[in-house]
Amino acid sequence: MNNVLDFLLSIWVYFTENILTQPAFLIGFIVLIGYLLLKKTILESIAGFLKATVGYLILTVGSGGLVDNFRPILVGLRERFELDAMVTDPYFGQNAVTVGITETFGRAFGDTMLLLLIAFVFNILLVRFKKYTKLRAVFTTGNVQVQQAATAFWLLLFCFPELGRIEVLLIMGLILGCYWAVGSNLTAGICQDLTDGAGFAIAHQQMFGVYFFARLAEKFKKNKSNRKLEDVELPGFLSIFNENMVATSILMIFFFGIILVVLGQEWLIQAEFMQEGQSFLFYILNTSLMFAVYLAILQLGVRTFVSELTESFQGISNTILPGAVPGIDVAATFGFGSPNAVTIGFLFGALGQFLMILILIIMQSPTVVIAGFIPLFFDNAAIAVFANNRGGIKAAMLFPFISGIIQIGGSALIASWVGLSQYGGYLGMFDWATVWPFFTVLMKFLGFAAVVLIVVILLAIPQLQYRADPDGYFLKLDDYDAYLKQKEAKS
Ligand code: ASC
Repeated sequence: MNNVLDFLLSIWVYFTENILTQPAFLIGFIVLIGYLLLKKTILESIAGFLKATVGYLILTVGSGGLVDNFRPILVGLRERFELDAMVTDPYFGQNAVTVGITETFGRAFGDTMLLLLIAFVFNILLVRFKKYTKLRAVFTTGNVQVQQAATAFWLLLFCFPELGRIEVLLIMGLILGCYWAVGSNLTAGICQDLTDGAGFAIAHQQMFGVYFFARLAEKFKKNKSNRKLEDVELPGFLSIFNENMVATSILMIFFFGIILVVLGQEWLIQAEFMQEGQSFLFYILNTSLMFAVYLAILQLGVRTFVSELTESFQGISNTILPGAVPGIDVAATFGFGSPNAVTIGFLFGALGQFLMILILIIMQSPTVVIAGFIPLFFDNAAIAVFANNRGGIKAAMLFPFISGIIQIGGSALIASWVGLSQYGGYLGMFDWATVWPFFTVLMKFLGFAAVVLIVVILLAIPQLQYRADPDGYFLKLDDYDAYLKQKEAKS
């Protein structure tokens, strides 16, 4: 009996380690299964698998390149000025949990793989019963789920230090599973609008934030003078900004140029970013232009896998999971709408974050924060893409700025309160600076009743979404063109 269990367990572990936490392969296999269900030939299905996996891996090269290139520069500020600061970054956050959890709670969290499995099955069931749950999206971004599981584990132990292993798994499976399913579902409709019906949702760490700002942006639409970024033709010498790659390059030369000058050539050499005798000017140029390079790679990756995913997922949404869409990495949205929105979002997010950091320092906050690249870029770029799409330029500038303030303020508060800041990092993404601190407050003060309350609140959200538009809610994902016609007929 034990041998059989061990064998089954090893299959699960193999599956989670190699597929569930590796979105490129998960997406690839989803495409493979989708095409087989559509009765395509084996050859066509394998071709689809390869194209989707390669496309996703290209996206990873782009987003990973951005992170690897620019994270050290921002984190460098901490070392250069010898700050005892916490970095907002999902990987630093995960590391802080791993390092601090034994010292703080006398625990270790080894159940991540099991948790992901519970969550995945739970998510599929919630979508399978969408008639009742109104949930339509399957979360496929396992790499961020691992980071979230670590932080959620800490928050849970902070509220309920006595919790045993099984209880932890159950409560986390429940709350995280609902957060993933509900958050991803929340973005399904606005993603359809952005992509003209590409048929995916966001499965990442700012789903509530993106939805919130996207809806808020609609308030800007009424003003006719407020155009979208892609509709603006700048006159005179400014016209060079009309070309996305040029605009990104110029803005980044300024942005990273300033930061690199602040860090100073001497420090950069000492920290082995630069070599002795290398031209500082060309180092700055090269570093800054790499931003445009990786962004272009990322967008190529999106174009490569999204079309495969869209087509093949029909096979799944016609059969095993009627009406479902895949929830994928937020970076996939950067391939749609205005490419300049990505850059604008990053810069205004940075403005907001730096302002809030300054305020923390002036107020002599016990926790000083260093802006991590991942929340700065991926959250705020996405917020700008959606804000621009639904509300135009002003929304695309204002909301990332506000988001930046909230990301730093919220992260500093929660990480100090729960004791994570002293271990050097906090997840820092928008939902983890807002939604999760809210959950933590509820659990800390209401106890286990809060667990029920949180689940009820989360599950009520898709119901409200459905009620707002019962005729269009499912149609919008099933057949976007038909949805648009229906909307037109109504108005
Ligand atoms: C994250 C995280 C990453 C990036 C990536 C963006 O939150 O952990 O590696 O964002 O998913 O494409």
